[in-house]
Amino acid sequence: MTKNPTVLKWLEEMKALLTPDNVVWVDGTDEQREELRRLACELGELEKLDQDKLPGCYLHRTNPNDVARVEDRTFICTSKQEDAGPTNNWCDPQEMYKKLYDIARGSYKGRTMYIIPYSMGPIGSPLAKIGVEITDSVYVVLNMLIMTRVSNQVWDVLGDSDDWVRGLHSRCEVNPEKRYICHFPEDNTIISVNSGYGGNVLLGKKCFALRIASYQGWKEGWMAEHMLILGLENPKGEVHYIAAAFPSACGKTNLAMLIPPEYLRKKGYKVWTVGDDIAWMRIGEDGRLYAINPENGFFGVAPGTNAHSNFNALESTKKNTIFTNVAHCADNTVWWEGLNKDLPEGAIDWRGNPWDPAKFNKADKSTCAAHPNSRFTAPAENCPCISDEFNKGAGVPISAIVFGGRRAKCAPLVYQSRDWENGVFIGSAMASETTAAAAGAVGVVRRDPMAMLPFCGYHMGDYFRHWLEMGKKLGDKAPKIFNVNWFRTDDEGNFVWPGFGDNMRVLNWIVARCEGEADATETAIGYVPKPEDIDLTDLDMDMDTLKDILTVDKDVWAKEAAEIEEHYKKFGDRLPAELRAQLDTLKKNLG
Ligand code: GTP
Ligand code: SPV
Ligand code: MN
Repeated sequence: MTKNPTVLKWLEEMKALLTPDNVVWVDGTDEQREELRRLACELGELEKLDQDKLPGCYLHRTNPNDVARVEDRTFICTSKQEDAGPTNNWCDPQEMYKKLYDIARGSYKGRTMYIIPYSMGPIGSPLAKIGVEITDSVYVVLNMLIMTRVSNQVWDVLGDSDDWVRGLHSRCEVNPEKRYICHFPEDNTIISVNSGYGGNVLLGKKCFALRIASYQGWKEGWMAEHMLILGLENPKGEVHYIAAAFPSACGKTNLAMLIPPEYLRKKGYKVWTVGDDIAWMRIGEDGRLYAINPENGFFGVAPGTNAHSNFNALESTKKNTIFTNVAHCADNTVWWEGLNKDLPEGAIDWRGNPWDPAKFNKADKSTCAAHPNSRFTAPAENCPCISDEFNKGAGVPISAIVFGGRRAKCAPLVYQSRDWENGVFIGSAMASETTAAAAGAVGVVRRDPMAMLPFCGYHMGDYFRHWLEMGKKLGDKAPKIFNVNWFRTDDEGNFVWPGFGDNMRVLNWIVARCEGEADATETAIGYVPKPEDIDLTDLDMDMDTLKDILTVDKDVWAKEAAEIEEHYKKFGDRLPAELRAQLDTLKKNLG
């Protein structure tokens, strides 16, 4: 497969540590994938779904103690604690290696070690990077075959280079007390033990493409971000690319695959998906910022996905998809809350128990048939609106960067930063209500800078500095920076803005601002649209309601500024002075 001495040496060490019964080199061929699917069914890791309705689709249930990322068990192990910063758990690398090796020692006994060579980004692209994951889980292998580009060609591209990321995954006993997701950015190494759930074990995703890659990007002068990438095509056929960072389960997949309202479709507006979760961005030869999606599939939130909210995502899941922790219907298909209004009779819930629709209570998550963080793993090539640029390694030029989150009050529907530095301030101060994507309380407002709180692989103060430096290099070619909030609620707690496809109305304003074609009102926090510039055609919303969600309430924002002040204290003297000055300006603007 490979003669790369650094790969072979590491694999020998891992074999000696883990003592597998067998070793299988994963090669990305259809034949091997078929064989692995068959084996996964035999082992009980997957159930084969109705192959007429859902060809190539399978169901998986995780251990109920293992359904989301575990931020309190995720570590950044740098030699100096201060380099991991105040927002990461830290442990001394030598101590952590020892602890993890003690946990993993002998854990592949009676099992097979799978060796997965994968490329993040189109194989051979100058923006792509290579990883090797070893795992004892066929489910992980089959997911990696969807989420990354796995092929023997990866070995050819790697050659004898040492520039690859080592990833060790072992399910061990799926013991939550011994669960660790650890990153050693100085050694390009990831170790994950005692989990079998998505973001904890598909090591190319959050572990490599964000935590390790953000560190690499800092050292090498590029950016790895928790961002979707979309192309907005106008009736003239011009495409403007937007990258948007929202925290987990806050709408990236939905925005990336948006279908414009009918009156805009008729005019010729379209959205093309480049990525739904991660963007790697570099300055191109023309001085603009270019982005690729390093992934090859979507690991999307199932609940709430339906033909109306996200038709393209639903279509993407109709073949060669793995469903995790959704409900299993009597007709051997799948169901989740929000798929449709027909609560299935005779279904099995995500825990594997019979599900009684009569006992279902929307307000009580414990009565759900599908876990709130249940997911689909779907190949990007299935997506009806996948961009032509997706498989090209050159990247797409980014016109606008958009931050956003779930804020019941406070942030208006959309506003634009005054400039890059002010945009970095807005990103650094972002907050959102927590979701089921990570273990822990749901609905609590927390600061989540650039949606990277759980994913930044180094000191967040240095990360802010890196953003400022990138802005200096980009100069007047820098993307414009915006903030959106689809989640403002009324007094009864209902979302005021219709969201989903109607978010296109906001994207159009954003692009018009980038093109210098739309007006705005300057407020204490930045530029807010003139209400008449958000097109409400065919929408059941009056101007007053729109004005309401565009308002910047000075009292609410004064409280916000005080909270940002508190949040900034964590970063000590690594907080760039420019951001401190931005906060002072905000306070001054608020009077
Ligand atoms: P991760 O994969 O965890 O990073 O999540 P994500 O950011 O891709 O979020 P996703 O698009 O999967 O949406 C998460 C949840 O938010 C789903 O239940 C959606 O139905 C809901 N959602 C997405 N967009 C909107 C919107 O515009 N308005 C409202 N009200 N809900 C939305
Ligand atoms: C997220 O939580 O942001 C996800 C899902 O995209 S996971 O892969 O579990 O991180
Ligand atoms: Mn995500």
